[in-house]
Amino acid sequence: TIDPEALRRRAELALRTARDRTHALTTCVDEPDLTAQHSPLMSPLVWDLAHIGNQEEQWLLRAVGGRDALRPEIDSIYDAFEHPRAERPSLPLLAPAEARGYVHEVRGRVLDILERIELRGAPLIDAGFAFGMIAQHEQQHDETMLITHQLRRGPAALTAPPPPDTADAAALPEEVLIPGGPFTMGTSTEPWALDNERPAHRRLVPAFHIDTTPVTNGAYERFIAEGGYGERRWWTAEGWAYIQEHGLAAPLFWRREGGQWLRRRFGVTEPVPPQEPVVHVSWYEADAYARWAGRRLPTEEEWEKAARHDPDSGRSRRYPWGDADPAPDQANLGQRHLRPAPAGSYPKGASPLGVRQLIGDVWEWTSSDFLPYPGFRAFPYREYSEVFFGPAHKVLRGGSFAVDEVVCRGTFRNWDLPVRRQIFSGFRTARDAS
Ligand code: AVJ
Ligand code: FE
Repeated sequence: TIDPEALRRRAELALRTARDRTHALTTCVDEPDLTAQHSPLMSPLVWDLAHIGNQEEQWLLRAVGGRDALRPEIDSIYDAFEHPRAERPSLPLLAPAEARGYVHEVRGRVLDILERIELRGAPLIDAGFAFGMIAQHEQQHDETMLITHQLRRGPAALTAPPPPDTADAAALPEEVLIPGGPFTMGTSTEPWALDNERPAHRRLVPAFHIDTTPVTNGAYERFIAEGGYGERRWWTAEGWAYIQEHGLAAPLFWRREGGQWLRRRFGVTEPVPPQEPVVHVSWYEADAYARWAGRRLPTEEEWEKAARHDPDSGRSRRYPWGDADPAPDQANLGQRHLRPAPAGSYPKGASPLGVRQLIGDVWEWTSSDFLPYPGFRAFPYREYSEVFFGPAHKVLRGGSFAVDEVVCRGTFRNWDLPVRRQIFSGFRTARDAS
């Protein structure tokens, strides 16, 4: 049990950290850029901004605080299920100044509620769950807004220092053997874990090998150079049809010029760095690369076992390095850097068996469909995960450089359609041990 004051401070810090980032992402461009739709795949930034405030109003002000609605008439505009992204620019959205005023007003009342409320009892408030959930929601939309920034044309609006180059990839084995046997997947104890991460349950996972690091741009370039996009046998039927229909021949944002690959990254064009993990690939491309390499994508349970299983104690840990929250020298998280770190970086973030960069850098596609764990219960709303369960969505694990630590745990599950590539998605490969 955590001291109630410490819990309150943690909730407040999580909310403030998210808001600082939201502020940075929505003040670095001018008004027309906030209301424009930079890609039909994304909302205008100003929609994300007011949606963040509206979710906070619905959950923390109304459901937790029992307060009257502040702006009930805008609920429907900011309901993601009522309006697909492509149609959001045509809605009567709050203008940037109004949206800022709205989120500020909601937050003021929420901090007031947080001061007074006892953070235990009903599941929604126990251990500050709803506050943690809303901080995570805001951080997830911050990542979404960062994707919008990456899709936006024009000069750079955001800058950040490069990640520290601590890579010692040359000295690392290419793959790590994870011994077979049971391990505990998911969690029943992590206080702010979301519904789809629960409950903890045992799984028997046969021995397998997994790449020590995510697949690099350099390795992916070889796949391209050796005709990977032109050979039917590496692709699933859907993947092959998709790359034909859309004429895909390289990751999103890549372009071939003067015999080399260039990529556009937050408004700057640069040669593709060969040591960095590849990013902006679809599940179809990750899956095809793995087959070309004579390997396969890891399953979700293999990924989590590689990230959490401690072979000495048999316990599952919160992170590859143990149970402590991530330190800056363990994982590339929180948009501190605007790119993944070279493969082999962050030796202090390695798993007990030596797998690197499982947390941070790039989201990692797994071969698994997004499905509920045995004993799953939707909480507190079906539209967070339950409505997405099924074969249409593939699971991604581990978080990217754009993920804040409040949304990143060894148990955290992300999901998306197999065609998606504007997300910060990469992968690593695996193979059976027998
Ligand atoms: C879990 C990242 C797939 O962004 O669609 C945000 C998170 N849910 N608002 C998404 C979410 C509701 C979700 N992902
Ligand atoms: Fe949302």
